[in-house]
Amino acid sequence: MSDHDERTFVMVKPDGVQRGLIGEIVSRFEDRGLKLVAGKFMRIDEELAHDHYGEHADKPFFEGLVEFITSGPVFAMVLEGADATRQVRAMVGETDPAESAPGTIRGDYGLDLGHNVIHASDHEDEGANEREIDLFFDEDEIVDYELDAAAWVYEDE
Ligand code: D4T
Repeated sequence: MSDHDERTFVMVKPDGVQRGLIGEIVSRFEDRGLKLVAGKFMRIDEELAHDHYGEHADKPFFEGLVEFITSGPVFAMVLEGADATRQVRAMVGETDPAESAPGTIRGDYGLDLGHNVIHASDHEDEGANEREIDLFFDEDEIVDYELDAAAWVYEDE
């Protein structure tokens, strides 16, 4: 893979879906020059919720978090691009929307920590992006294609 092919996992959470924000959010990533290589509209079951949020199993907010993430459909996706995991996290904002700068997704669309609109793989957690992609997508659901715009996004594409 070239330097432009780092993959990251992103998910519009049930609150973002219900508020009609899937299009807005996907647009932001497209506008940035990131390449959408997989997308799935789905409902997360208890087992997947536990696998995805396992690191928080002993936290007081865990039960509410699982209840929320399984409460309605989500839109899961895989994005590809240079430094994608870190760049996407910067676009997403802080975990708490109230602490997120305007211009970030959580800073523009959220007010409450428990309903923070979007999930994105943590760039400080080594391998989180690949782990989460594996959890949500089979390899054959990730689409291999050339994005013509990449020649304009990157100087050396
Ligand atoms: P996710 O994983 O949902 O993208 O969020 P972050 O990566 O930004 O933050 P996280 O893993 O620390 O938290 C996961 C999820 O739990 C909710 N949460 C978190 C909560 O309801 N109460 C809390 O006190 C914390 C810390 C919000 C995000």
